Amino acid sequence: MSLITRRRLITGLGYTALAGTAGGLAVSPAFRDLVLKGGETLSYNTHRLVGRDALVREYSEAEMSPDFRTNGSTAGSTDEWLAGRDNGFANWQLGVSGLVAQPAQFSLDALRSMPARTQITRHDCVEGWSAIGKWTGVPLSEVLERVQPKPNANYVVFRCADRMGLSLYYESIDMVDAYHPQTILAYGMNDQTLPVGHGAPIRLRVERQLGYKNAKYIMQIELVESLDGIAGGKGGYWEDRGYEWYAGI
Ligand SMILES: Nc1nc2c(c(=O)[nH]1)N[C@H]1C(S)=C(S)[C@@H](COP(=O)(O)O)O[C@H]1N2
Ligand SMILES: [Mo]
Repeated sequence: MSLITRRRLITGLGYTALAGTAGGLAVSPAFRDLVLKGGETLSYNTHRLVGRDALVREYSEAEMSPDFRTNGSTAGSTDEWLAGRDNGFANWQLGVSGLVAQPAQFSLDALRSMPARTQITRHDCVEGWSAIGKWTGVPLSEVLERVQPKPNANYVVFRCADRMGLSLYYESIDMVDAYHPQTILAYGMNDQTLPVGHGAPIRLRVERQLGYKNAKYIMQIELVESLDGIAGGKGGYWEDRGYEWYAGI
């Protein structure tokens, strides 16, 4: 199914779901934030309607794109990231902080030794190109289990190592997408170590969302109650510049 057709289908279903919530179903705070925000609510709602864990289509090896272009930043720019790149990210650490019972740091080896998942999925960029690639990484749920999010943690924020102008790239997802089985911190792409251009040492794969949600060059993960007060307050670099926060496809 083409992206357009899928979006139409999702939009159609979304109205039904929205009508359902008017009847007074219990909804999460993240959902309430979104209800008044227009079109993106429809895909958000549909994803919740079809199930918290509904999987996107996975493809066969034969369907993988021979070329998977890079987009946006093609390297990190902070001193910490540059130092990491120069020694194969041997001393690189992913920090997980914020509303968690056990803040922690994970080396790349620690992430690689956790349960892994490989998935062949289609990446859809809002600019109108798509590519099918194979991603290997640790499910974000595995990392979250080790840090134990507090009950008031509503969002997972990903802080990246690349500067766009004066701002560092960042992204955020809610807890439903954070625990989704296809949400992984990828350290491998197409059976290779994740290349620098695609976000080394780790990048997010959040498969029900548009390309820009798939943060590359992740350095820090922070669990928060609200997105207010983080950079422009809209939950991501592109969101702060007018793009949708949920960006479901
Ligand atoms: N840190 C960071 N993550 C990012 C971006 C970026 O510029 N910086 N660009 C986003 C966009 S718009 C897309 S389409 C994808 C591109 O991923 P790729 O370079 O692996 O194709 O990364 C997303 N994640
Ligand atoms: Mo994109």
